[in-house]
Amino acid sequence: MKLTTRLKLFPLTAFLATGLAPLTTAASDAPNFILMYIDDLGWADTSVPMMDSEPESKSDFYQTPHLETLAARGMRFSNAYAPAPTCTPSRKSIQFGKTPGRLQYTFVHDVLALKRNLTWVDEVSMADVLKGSGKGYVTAHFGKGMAARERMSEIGYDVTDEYDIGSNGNFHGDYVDIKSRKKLPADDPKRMRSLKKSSVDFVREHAGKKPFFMMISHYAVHVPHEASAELIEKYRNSPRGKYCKDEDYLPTDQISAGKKNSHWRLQYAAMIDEIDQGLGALVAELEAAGELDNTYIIYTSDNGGGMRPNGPLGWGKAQLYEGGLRVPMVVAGPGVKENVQCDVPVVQWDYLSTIHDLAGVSTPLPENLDGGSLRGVFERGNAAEVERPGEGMVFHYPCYFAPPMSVIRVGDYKYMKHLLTGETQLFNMKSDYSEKFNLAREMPEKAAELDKVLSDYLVSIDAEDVQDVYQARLEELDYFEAQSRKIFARESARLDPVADADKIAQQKKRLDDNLLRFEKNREEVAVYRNSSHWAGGPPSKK
Ligand SMILES: [Ca+2]
Repeated sequence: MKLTTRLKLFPLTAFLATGLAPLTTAASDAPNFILMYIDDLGWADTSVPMMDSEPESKSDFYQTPHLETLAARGMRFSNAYAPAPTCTPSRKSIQFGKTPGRLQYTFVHDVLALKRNLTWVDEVSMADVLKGSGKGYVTAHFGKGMAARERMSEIGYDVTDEYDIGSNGNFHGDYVDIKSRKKLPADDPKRMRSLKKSSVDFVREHAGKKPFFMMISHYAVHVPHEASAELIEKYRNSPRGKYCKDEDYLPTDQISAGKKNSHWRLQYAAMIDEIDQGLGALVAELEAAGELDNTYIIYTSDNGGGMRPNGPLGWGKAQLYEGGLRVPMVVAGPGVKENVQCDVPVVQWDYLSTIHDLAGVSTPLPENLDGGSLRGVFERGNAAEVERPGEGMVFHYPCYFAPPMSVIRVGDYKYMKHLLTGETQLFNMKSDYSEKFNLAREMPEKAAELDKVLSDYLVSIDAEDVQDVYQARLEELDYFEAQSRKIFARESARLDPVADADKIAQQKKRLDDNLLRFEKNREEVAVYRNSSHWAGGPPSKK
């Protein structure tokens, strides 16, 4: 058995005792866990203020009443972080309790990891931790998976909705069937109705009978945006928000395809609303089963908001400024303080240790984790600290299609280092979370101190080198080119040069188009490799 083998590998020395106060609310010795993981939802994209002192930390337009109720029963986090500014590395990190840097998968389409043929199937996931507890947990995952190889059913999830080859990716949120490119029905935009049904059904089947862990990974609010016509009308008739424009209120058939795809605010609001309704349905089902008070519910996002602005935060998805990393987070459950804002910096690679702790799992934690348990924070808010094996939180991002950098947050400070130029930036997150005042020159000692912690960590995990990433990308493009030429040679050899001249010409056109694309991809690498900008596209592309 895979699981048994893996559990044998847990070293006793890696167990971190927490020594914290007992729960203030009675919980069974096997609480349930529900993790709602939204795709690309920004820090300020709900109607729950993540920071009371910052009016822009909630939306004045999107409505999430069920999340408001959850927040009233629990805790909001003003300083919650995703592991990475994009999907795949965050999705691996949250499962395994390690940074994307340590897992050696740091950005979407990590060419170096692919070149090295890495696999993560032997890592211990959140589901594995609970299944190995001997408490009879049943585990489920619905929706978008981790991408890059592993399916959720291979990393400890008993029940999944994976239905074709490979793990569920973005396309599953748009199509019934990926091969035929048949769109999902209009009443199931971004599979939100399906996800609501699967998750509610799962709770109905298991709540009160078996302890469970269920992760609902939404495809919304990732592009292309889709939402129910009815809910869009609800927002057409809602009080106008400050970021809404006149053109948002044009009749639906006059909204451009580009706007519908990524920045029609009424539609975006409707998606957030439908996710929230799914949360409400789950809470109702838990209540009916008498299990609400025995269930931890965590609501958060896999990276910063794709649709800007992100409240007062700079930039957004795919960038290492706060707009790309800071996410909304609300948690409620046994012992979690009620109606409280917590400002302690937390990050999703803390979740595995947290679940291990909250479920009272006696099997030791896996080795080499980066996270610490959030139990103390859940119970005591700002009076608590998170004890992690190392200092601070490191975000390593040696990406070939974005400014490559490494970032560390320790206490109130965030230090950023450009991996090509070595230039640095330092911000005080308490007074300047909008990252307007670079303190690197003003506070050289603080910058040097954080640089050492960051550098030592990157050495200790043998972090990916950005030059190796560029090289892997170029090798990949060479491989793609050779494959394209091989396919053309093989296909055209089967045809008659005279009778099939048209077909051969078509194939040649396809080959030429591909070669042109690969050339542009190589140019992209060259441009980024020689740029010194910090966010957005390189200056020469503007
Ligand atoms: Ca995402």
